[in-house]
Amino acid sequence: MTSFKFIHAADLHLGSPFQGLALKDQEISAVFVEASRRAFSTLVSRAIELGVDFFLIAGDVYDGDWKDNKIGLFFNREMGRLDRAGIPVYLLRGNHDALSVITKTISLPSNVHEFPTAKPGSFRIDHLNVVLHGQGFAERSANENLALNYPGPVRRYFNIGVLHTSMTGREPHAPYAPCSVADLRSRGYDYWALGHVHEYEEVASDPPIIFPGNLQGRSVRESGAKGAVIVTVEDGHAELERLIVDEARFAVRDITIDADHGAPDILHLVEQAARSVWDDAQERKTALRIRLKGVSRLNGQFIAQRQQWIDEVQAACHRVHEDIWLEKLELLVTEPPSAVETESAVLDLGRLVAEHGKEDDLRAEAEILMASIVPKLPAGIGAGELPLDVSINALMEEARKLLLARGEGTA
Ligand SMILES: [Mn+2]
Repeated sequence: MTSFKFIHAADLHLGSPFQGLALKDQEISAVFVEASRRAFSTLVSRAIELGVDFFLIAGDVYDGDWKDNKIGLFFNREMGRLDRAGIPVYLLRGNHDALSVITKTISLPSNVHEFPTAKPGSFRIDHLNVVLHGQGFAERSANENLALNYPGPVRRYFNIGVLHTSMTGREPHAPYAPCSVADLRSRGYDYWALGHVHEYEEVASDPPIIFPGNLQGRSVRESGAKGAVIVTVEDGHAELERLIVDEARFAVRDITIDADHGAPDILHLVEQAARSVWDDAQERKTALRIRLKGVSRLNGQFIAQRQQWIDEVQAACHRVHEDIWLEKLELLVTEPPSAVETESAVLDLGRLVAEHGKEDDLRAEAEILMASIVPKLPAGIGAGELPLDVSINALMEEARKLLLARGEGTA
């Protein structure tokens, strides 16, 4: 068998809106909006530089029907670059760009081949001894196990199955073209190029069953490095490498604080988190969600001065790098039990008891109560052995402690 290499990409979602990104800065906002297209252009450039033998996309090139031809023109332009570099492209329609979903068209260059949607089809690349099998989505949903209808392997060829599927179900992705690892293995292919799931996943290694993930994260639910896979095949053995092409990145970091942390400590922890995110992002513009967890006496302040805290956390991110943008600050902090005791209800209760203890009326009432109780006590206890005022003070103190303890118990 000859050796060759190819790009396995999926889920470009061209034309997809970015979700939950309320960045006020127009310039940074534009970067995120353009990121999906730029990521794809970068992938095409890398494919040309690397001189890959072919390029395949396992569904969801488009996020949905086009508003106008702009997206189609963009895709055609990129396909043209691959065409002039002599790189054939194999496209499979997914749920987002199913035949019935995309109503507009732009003619594509002749290097682009599309898998049929009515039944599985195969494309041979004879000089490489490669054959690709695939069936695209005709409709927005595909509930049948498409893989089971794929043809048997072509002997002495490297067989690649291309399929848009969630396999046995991968939340939050819709359960389309359900199939198991065993179903895919039953076809006897050498590589399964899947699409639909936006996380990179190596489902199996013998043969490789791979979700490359999407090229560009579009919300914090699609955080971390995004890209395609470059597969190098030598003597029928496939080596995989991820090709990270995302233009901008979403990241989520949990920061756990404790009761001893003051505002400067918390902001220092934010800087540490931002630094680790920036190291991971490798110079990419980053939208960061910070989730503050744990316990803090500052919880009331977080709530009362929320915007000030958001701004301070953004400022801490910018102290690490000007391209780290706070996507959201989630406050999941609880108050420490001691804060409840010293600052709220129980403190008031303690003060109340202390103040009432000094009141003459209360003391008088207590003395009358004592006088009525003492005769009822067993002989030898009480009867004038202790000066009454000492015993009243001691009782008042004991009552105060008891109340505080009960307050703590219910906190
Ligand atoms: Mn999909």
